[in-house]
Amino acid sequence: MIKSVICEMLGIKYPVFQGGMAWIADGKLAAAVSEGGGLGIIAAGNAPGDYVRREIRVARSINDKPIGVNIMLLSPFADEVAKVVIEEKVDVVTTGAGNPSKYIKDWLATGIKVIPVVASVALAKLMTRLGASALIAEGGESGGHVGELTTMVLVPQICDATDLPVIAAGGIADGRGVAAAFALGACGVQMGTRFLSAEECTIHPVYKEKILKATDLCTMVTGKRLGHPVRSLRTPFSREYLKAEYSSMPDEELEALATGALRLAVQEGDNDKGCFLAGQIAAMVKKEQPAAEIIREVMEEAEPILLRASQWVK
Ligand code: TUI
Repeated sequence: MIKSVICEMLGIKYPVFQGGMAWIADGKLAAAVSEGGGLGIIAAGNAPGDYVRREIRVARSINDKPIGVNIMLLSPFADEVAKVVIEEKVDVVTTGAGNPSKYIKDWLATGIKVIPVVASVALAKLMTRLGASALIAEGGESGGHVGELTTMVLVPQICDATDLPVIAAGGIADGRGVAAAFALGACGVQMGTRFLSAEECTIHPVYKEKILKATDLCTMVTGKRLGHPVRSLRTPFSREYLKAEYSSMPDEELEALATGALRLAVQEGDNDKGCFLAGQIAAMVKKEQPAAEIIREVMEEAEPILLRASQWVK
């Protein structure tokens, strides 16, 4: 069985995190992942503190294993959520889409493990200096907000830049991905897109169907013009949005076009106006299954690959 320092640090069975997907990763999904031996993470996304508090309590009512909260730093409610995670004594905080420096001291002082997502060596070094517990190195293959570098390029550079445990994310959905991440120096993985197919993931059936039918070239990145690139499924909406980015449409109008699009995808499966966030690995997500089974399957697949790899060393 694959065990690593991150399992010991967090008290989890498998070194597998579930990505904090906005509007998607609620208390129910996080609890199922934690119950299955991984780290379930509730996404704060753009939601207010009260929503996050409620979902933490939902997760705790189903499961007593460690859980995390992901704070999306572009959210207008980030400060509020930063306090809620302290009040509710969550085990782990992950952050995304920004620099969490101003919160770290308070979180660590309450005993929360702090694991920021980093997309560059500079941020990894800063987070290490400020006492982060571990880092998530997320490559641009991932869904949602993306950095510039790919997982293959980012993970080894982050591993070289820090002594902290590194969790690889972006483009990982099976045992081969886990084995590759470990080969690059990571001691754990975070998967988002793979958990979209979890039975406990309550996205609209249209969203799930789109993931299960996805093919290799089915995602694209929009939002570069406004400085917040986002990877999602290629749909009539995302194509239109990309066209608008290259037009003379004013920034405010462009921003308005995207407002609410993620909620429309997740809750209504709206093909015309919804933004279906997904990573490049969506094509390899084949069936709906319980979250616990996903974790077990992925880790059992990784083990023989890692053992076999050493046979090439003479
Ligand atoms: O955050 C994510 N994925 C997300 S957030 C999201 S919701 C959203 N809403 C509006 C605009 C954009 C997104 C959907 N998906 N992943 C973690 C992640 N963080 N990926 C990349 C980064 C990142 C990028 C640059 C983290 C830090 C960073 O630099 C910060 C700095 O100041 O140096």
